[in-house]
Amino acid sequence: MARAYSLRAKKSDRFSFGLWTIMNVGRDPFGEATRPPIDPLDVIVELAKRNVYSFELHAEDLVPMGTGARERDRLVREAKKRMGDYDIRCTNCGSNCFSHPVFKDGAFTNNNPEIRAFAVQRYLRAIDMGYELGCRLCNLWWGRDGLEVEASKDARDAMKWLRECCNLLTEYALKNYPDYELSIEAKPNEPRGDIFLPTTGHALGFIATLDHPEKWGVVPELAHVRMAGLNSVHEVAQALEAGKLCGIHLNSQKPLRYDQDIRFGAEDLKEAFFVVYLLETSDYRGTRSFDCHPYRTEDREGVWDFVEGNMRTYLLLKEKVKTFQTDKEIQKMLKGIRAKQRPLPPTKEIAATQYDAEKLMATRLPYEKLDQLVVELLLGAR
Ligand code: XLS
Ligand code: MG
Repeated sequence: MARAYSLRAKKSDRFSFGLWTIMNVGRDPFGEATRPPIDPLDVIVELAKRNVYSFELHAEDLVPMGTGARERDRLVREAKKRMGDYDIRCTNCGSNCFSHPVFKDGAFTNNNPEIRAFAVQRYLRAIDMGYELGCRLCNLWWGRDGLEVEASKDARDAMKWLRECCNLLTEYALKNYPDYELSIEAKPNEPRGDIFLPTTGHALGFIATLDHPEKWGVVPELAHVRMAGLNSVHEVAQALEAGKLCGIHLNSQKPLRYDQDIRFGAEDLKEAFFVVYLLETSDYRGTRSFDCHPYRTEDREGVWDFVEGNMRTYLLLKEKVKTFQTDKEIQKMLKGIRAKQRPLPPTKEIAATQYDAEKLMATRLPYEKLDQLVVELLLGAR
């Protein structure tokens, strides 16, 4: 049967990949690389050829630590040239303050103020580079900012240091690039036993304490939420509802395990569907960014199967969202369940009302049927 929709990505789908996801060589804590590295400049071109809208990077993905100023400028120039020639944008430039051993006990929350300042400097440079590449977002994932040994840091100090560093970045951005935004990507653990601000909710609470909360948002990553055994749909919904969703890292993950970072939808289709539902039915205009990596068993060719797979699954789920919205049976059921919404009356009235619990509980909630309809829809039976 011919499909009425295409599984080929368009620029207008706003798909994005981290350069690091494609540059991943399959190394894990127990094994060496299984495929050769791909040059970041080639990654930019290959993504663009597949109609990917943008890429994200850590400044160090393009300009490795220790690169001299001239070579840095050449690499950035070359990246810009390829971006122009092949039509692809850069939509987030962060910094890798987690790989180098200097950050072995953290970057922004290192007990050593000189290391904290060094980390801030790297982010300042990442903001400069991002601006040159035309991007307006610096997403912070502070992977090493956490601990294993509780006695080693006072978590209250850690909060203060994180705040101090974030405020310095805001000050710099406001002064030099007033339209630049910053965001926090939370993760519960890995590579640290515990990472500070483990969920998007923690990050939102922390952002409210910054000097300029309006400059800050969040970038939830589905796998990070599932690593904590939590509900990724709700995490994205809270960020959206707060007007703080700057971006999203789409991927997949078996709950409560090591950071698997697998292809979007590979493990958790229903949850993935409801995340796509949120993105496609809200006013979210950001990218649909994939932050995962190909299985370690893949070779170079498989890397591009992985790229296509992520986008195809998103496009399929987007179609399912449309079906969900037009499915008469589902919509009728939702109308019944969600009833007529209205604001609650004033407390005076609430306090004085006689609520009839027996009557109120009599409303039928046909959730078995509703959930089955969603399952059937996802299985292609509707
Ligand atoms: C790691 C993070 C990382 C960030 C970018 O778990 O997802 O890839 O997204 O620094
Ligand atoms: Mg991520």
